[in-house]
Amino acid sequence: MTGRSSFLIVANRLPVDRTTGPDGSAAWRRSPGGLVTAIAPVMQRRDGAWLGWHGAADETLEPFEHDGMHLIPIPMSAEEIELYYEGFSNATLWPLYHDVVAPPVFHRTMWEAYRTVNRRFAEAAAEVAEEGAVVWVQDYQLQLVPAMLRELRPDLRIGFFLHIPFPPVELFWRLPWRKEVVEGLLGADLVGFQLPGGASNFIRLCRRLLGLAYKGNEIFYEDRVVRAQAFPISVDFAELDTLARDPQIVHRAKEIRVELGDPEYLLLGVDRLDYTKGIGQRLTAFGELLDEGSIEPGEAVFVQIATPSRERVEEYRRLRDDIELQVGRINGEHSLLGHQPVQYLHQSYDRTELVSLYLAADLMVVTPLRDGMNLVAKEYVACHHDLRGALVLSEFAGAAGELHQAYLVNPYNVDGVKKTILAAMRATPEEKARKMRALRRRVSTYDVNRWAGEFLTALES
Ligand code: ADQ
Repeated sequence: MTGRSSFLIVANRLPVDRTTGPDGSAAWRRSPGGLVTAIAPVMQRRDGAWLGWHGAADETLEPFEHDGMHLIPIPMSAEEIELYYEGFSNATLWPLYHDVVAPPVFHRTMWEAYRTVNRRFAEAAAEVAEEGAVVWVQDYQLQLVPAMLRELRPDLRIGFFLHIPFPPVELFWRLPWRKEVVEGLLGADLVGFQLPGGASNFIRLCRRLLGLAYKGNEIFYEDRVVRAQAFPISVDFAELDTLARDPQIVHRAKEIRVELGDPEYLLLGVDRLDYTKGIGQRLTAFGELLDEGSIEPGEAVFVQIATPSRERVEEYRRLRDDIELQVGRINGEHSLLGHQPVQYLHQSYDRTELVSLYLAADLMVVTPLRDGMNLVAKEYVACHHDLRGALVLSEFAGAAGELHQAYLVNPYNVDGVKKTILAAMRATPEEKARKMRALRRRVSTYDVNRWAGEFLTALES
């Protein structure tokens, strides 16, 4: 790209993945995943630029255009990927911010790399931002960027949005570099969180750690006011609703059920393979329902799609083994000839196949131990124009703050999950329709456009 931009997105990853054609030529394809799904439409409308890593180590690429977006690749070395991305981002911050459901590691070399890479992003953004531009920094990998960028370019309007939970003070306190991280975030004019609880955790932390004064959601820092506020992210309701009504997709949904042996109940889980998602907990519940005979052999199929994720991080490798063992056990004990109760697919799916699966499923089982929002729950709702289907949702997903009519569960309580799955299975069509109608009202009103619109309006006001 030549010239400067008045609107910038700064995120760990560019919203594209590289594909290689049969002749060896490289091409780019829009990547799946929460953040990209949410922001790409906004980017296209505002003709901005997106800065992010392009996914390959030790490679410097020129800016390019894709899908109506200006993309600016930020290079990263193999060592930085290990220390900044797999290390500090995903082995320190990710578990720390998710209620320590796995033990976080604290290594000084990882922290150094985190700082170095954050500085590189900040310098690149300072370089391409027009005078007075709006810069929107995304997520936990880049928490130091707001302050670094402000130092270089005090003229900019800087927003930050955290896609994952912001932990209570008592947990955050463990971080050896807690002060630097909080000061990094305070470089923004607006710090956005998924839930009001995240914003109040942050405000309390600013007071305890830095002794800052605040009033409502305004924090008084140096000579500025920093706002901390909740903006629950959502999905593109209209796009999913249209897709789910497409005759080809409706047909494919029916076909999926036939391919699965026409079970009475199709239960579905769709997640990145991550230990925060509670995949093991829901499989335990399903397995016990089969053990006890509450679900008859052949009556139900549980399809678990688990997108490969962070496979070089130790904790994720172990999780994959655990889940595969668990699936093997359940199937070993409860399969009939021609029928397997759990279908486990360790794969990424394209959007249309995913929508067909959502539409085909009687029950969507979303049981994270902690989750910033969880878009899968909202995607399922957006796909059920037929008002069929039931959403079983963890109280620990941000989405539970809005989707009150879901069948809510505490994923740590196996008996409770079992009871709720059965209740959702056996509910009358009228009850399910009533709940689904209410859920759809919420998701269609608070969609992703509203999320981005409200954040940007607050940032620019
Ligand atoms: P994630 O932890 O990735 O996102 P989630 O919100 O569920 O979790 O988003 C996952 C996205 O990936 C969904 O759009 C889903 O459709 C897609 N996806 C999942 N499995 C897939 C598969 N096998 N094939 C294709 N696509 C698949 C983080 C936070 C969340 C927060 C989002 C957005 O952890 O809490 O909701 O960011 O802010």
